Amino acid sequence: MENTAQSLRIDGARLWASLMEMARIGATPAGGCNRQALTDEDKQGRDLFLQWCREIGCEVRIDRMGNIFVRRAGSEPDAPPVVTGSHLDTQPTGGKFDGVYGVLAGLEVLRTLEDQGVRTRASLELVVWTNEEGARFSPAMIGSGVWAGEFSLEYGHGRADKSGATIGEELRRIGYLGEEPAEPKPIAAAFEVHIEQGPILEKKNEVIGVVTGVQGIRWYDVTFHGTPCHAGPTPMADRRDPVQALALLCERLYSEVKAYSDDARMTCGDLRAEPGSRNTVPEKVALALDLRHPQPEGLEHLHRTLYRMADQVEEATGVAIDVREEWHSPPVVFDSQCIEAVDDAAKALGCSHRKMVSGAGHDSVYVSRVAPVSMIFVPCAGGLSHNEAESAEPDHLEAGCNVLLQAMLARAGT
Ligand code: HGY
Ligand code: MN
Ligand code: MN
Ligand code: MN
Repeated sequence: MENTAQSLRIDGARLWASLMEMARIGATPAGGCNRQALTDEDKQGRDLFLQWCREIGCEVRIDRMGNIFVRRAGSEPDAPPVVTGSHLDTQPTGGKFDGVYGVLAGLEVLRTLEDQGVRTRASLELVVWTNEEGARFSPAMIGSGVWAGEFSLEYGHGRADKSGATIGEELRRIGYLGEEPAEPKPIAAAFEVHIEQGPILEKKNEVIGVVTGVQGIRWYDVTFHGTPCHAGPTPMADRRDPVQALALLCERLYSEVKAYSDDARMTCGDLRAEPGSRNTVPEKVALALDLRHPQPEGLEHLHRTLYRMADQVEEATGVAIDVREEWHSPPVVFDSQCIEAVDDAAKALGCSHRKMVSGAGHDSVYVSRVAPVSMIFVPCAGGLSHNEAESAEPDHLEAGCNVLLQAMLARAGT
């Protein structure tokens, strides 16, 4: 027999309406969202979110990295809280759901408890983490990374975008440089709900992903140094062309990544040639490289292969190649009890579900450094994300939010 708490359900229409209202901030003509970290659009999104939180009487704290903590006090205020959260910042051509869904699903949980007059024993906290995407400021997940102690506050504030603007300056400019130290307090358990951003749940026709961990990520800045010369008179044999070296390295590395394992991932999302003139062989080409693998040894193999192949291509082309590692987020395994809480909630709600590892990075990676964590996935159309066409079904979003509600209640108690 279900008890009161287990019979609670969120308001799916209200969740959808909040998602669509937030999606209007930074809306792009193609139907996506461009709300990059600490831009005016991010500020507008944060302001709207805080207005909603204050409407239900929650307490708000902002830390030195601009991470927002929204607290709904429990009947045992000194007990470590149960936490949920995600991010409001998007990719430049992002969608309506990546990150935002986790934040607004957490809000919907708080709204539902407020409506029903349910007081949890442990307090609940909903967090918005700064710069999860790593699109404007590298590396990704830096708000949760500083908070968890992976990076210093000074490093976090000093990270600059391509225009030279730093996180510290931008936090101050948009009014989100909080007073609270960016460091963890005891947490009983944490859950994050997110769209899968891959094709598995949709292909398997299942609604809930019970996330057991996150694959490893390594970011590199690879610079190819050529000799600038005239596109016309200079014979091909006399050139040291960085684009030719980049093409050779990418061809070899893509082949190795595909041959090594189906789980291996390689992405070249940002390429820049200098001086950037069509009729001058570039002096320099900069490549921002993203390598991933679910196993530590697999990630290490890709890491070593990159350096070995860069040496070989340098030898073959005479183009000097510098490889600098920008970020290393090792594979993470989540907490078994939190995983079980998600699995039990999905079962109790009658949702088809499967255990899976996340291909995308999430703030839960750093939260898991200081607290027991698991995540909840729901399908997205075609597995597409980091794309303006990103979309998800209202009933899947509702199911994921109900699983979040039940997993949090199971750990917070009522
Ligand atoms: O890169 C990632 O996986 C995430 O979107 N930050
Ligand atoms: Mn995300
Ligand atoms: Mn993302
Ligand atoms: Mn199960």
